[in-house]
This record gives sequence, C-alpha cells and structure tokens, in this order.
Amino acid sequence: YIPKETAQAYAYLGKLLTRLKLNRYIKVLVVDDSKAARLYLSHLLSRHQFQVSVAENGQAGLDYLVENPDVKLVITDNEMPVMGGIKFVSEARKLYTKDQISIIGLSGNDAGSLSARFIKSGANDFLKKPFCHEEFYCRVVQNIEHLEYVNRIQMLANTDYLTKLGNRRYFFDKAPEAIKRCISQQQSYGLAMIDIDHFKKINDVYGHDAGDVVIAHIADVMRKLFPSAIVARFGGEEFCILFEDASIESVLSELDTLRREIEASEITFNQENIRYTISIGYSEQSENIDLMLSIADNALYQSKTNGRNQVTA
Ligand code: GH3
Ligand code: MG
Ligand code: MG
Ligand code: MG
Ligand code: MG
Repeated sequence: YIPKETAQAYAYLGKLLTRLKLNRYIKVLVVDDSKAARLYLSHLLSRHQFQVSVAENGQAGLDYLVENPDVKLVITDNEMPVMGGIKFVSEARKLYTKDQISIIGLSGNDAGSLSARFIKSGANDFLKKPFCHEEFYCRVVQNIEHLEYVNRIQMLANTDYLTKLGNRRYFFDKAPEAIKRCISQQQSYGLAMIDIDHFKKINDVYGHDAGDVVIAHIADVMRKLFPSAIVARFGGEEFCILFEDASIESVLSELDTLRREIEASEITFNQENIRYTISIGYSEQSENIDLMLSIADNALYQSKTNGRNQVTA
C-alpha cells in the first residue's frame, strides 16, 4: 500500500513542526504485524526525528507501553495475531489516558464501522490505508499538537504564575499520592505551613510590586532548599511543603535553616533594602491530609502569637 513519497508532504511536516515548535524527539510506537508496514511507518516517522519503536501485535505493544510510559503517540494496525488493534487500544486506555498518549488506528480493511470502533475503544484518530504522506503527517502533527496543548493547560492550571511553584490545586493533587507512597513504603512524612510575617506592612511601606518580589524570593529559597519535597504556594503569602521520607528532627532543622536564611536575606527593590521574616507550623504524619493541614495551621498560629520568626511543631 506504499504510496509515492511527495517532496511537498515532507516539506509540509517540516514546516509545521518548526512553526509549532513541537518537540520532535517524541517517542512513537508502531504496532503492525506486517514487517513491511512497520518498516515503512518507521521510515516516515524517523525522517522527522521521532523516536520510533515497533511491536508486531497488540500484546507486544501493551508490554512495550507498560515498560515505556514516555511514549506519546501510538499508531496501530487492526488485524494482527495474538491481539488485534481494537482490543489493544482498549487495553492501552486502561493504562494511559488521552492526556498521556495519543492513539491513531490504521487499517486497509475498513468495513464501514472500523474507524468508529477504533474511536469508541479509545483511539483519538483513524487513518485508512493506503494514505498519502501529507494526510499521515497532518494527523501525526494534529494528535501530538493536541496532546501538547492538553499538557500545557494542565501545567498552567497547576502552576502559580508569580512564583512558578505548584499551586493549591497541585498540592491537593500531589500530596495524597505522596502520602500513599510513604505509607506503603513505611516511610515517615510531614507537612509544614509557612506564612510571611507582617506582610501587609511590606506592601504598605514598599508597595505591592515589592511584595511580589518578596513572595518570589521565598519561593526561590524554598525551591533551592527542598528540591525533592512537594512545595506549593497555598495562598497569598502562605506556602505548604510536604516532606517525604523525612525524620522529624531533620525536617525541623531544615525548616529552621529556611527561617534563618530568610531572616538573613536582604532584597533590593527600587533602591530600597527589604528584610522580612517567616513563621512556620509543622505537623507530623497522619493519614488525613486535612488533619495535617489543621495541625500545621495551629502550630503556625502558635509561632505567630509567640512572637513570629520561629518554627513550631
Ligand atoms: P501576619 O504576620 O499575621 O501573617 O501578618 P500579615 O500582614 O502577613 O497578615 P495577612 O496574612 O493578613 O496579610 C496577607 C497580605 O498579603 C494581605 C494581602 O494583601 C497580601 N497579598 C496576598 N497575595 C499577594 C500577592 O500576590 N502580592 C502581594 N504583593 N501581596 C499579596
Ligand atoms: Mg495486520
Ligand atoms: Mg491490516
Ligand atoms: Mg502573613
Ligand atoms: Mg497569611
């Protein structure tokens, strides 16, 4: 079914990929029982730097996907021994959702409803063989572009614009997962809440833009000090950190390092030197994230009423 290569189609994809600034080093899995088809599809894709892997039936494709969760696009034939395309797609969809992998079904024998069956079982798209290169490349780009948009929207929805830290939504998404992980691996964990002291005064004295610079500053310090923890901007000038696999002594000492580093920092903004402090509340592990938050919040309140610029556990 190999169609004649057209220089136009090739140039078209190159232009599209460049314009969209798509990551070309994307992993693509080609599933087809015909060796000629696998070679041909691989050739079309690897000409554009896609990293192509192949599997000769649905079961082999599934095995590959289990081991390689970084595959972004799957192109699959329908009629194959061991496991056909429709079954493969529905099994693959139990492993990966449409925001993780795009799937294009491919077949020469479209008995009318095959494209519908592919899409109903979880494929994003369908191509009928023989296809022209231009259509093939258009669909590949379209599906990858869609995936990248979805991933970008997810990233934006979970990121705080000012600090580029995760936001509250990110925290409530990641923290319960982390807690489950710690419980199953019998590791200890803890949660800290951090609030800037007298932040209203910073805004009043130096202006709101200076306040923003201070918020960005503490975010940078936390990112540097806690690269493997889940750090989030929880609200205005309030932050939350979930520590995994952490003994209380070591976490409290790291939190005090944070407190001291902030106390010692001087931020220059509009020729003014700004200094500030933070108060911290800490909660040891408990199965319930809401309970940990309220314990940490009470401890934070203690830090505030005891004179601020301190850690309470
Ligand atoms: P305390 O020591 O008790 O925490 O005093 P505080 O002044 O920090 O108290 P409070 O938490 O009530 O004040 C928070 C202030 O933070 C109020 C709000 O105007 C300001 N704020 C919230 N988000 C932002 C932001 O993104 N940028 C700036 N510049 N200010 C913000
Ligand atoms: Mg086949
Ligand atoms: Mg076939
Ligand atoms: Mg405050
Ligand atoms: Mg506050």
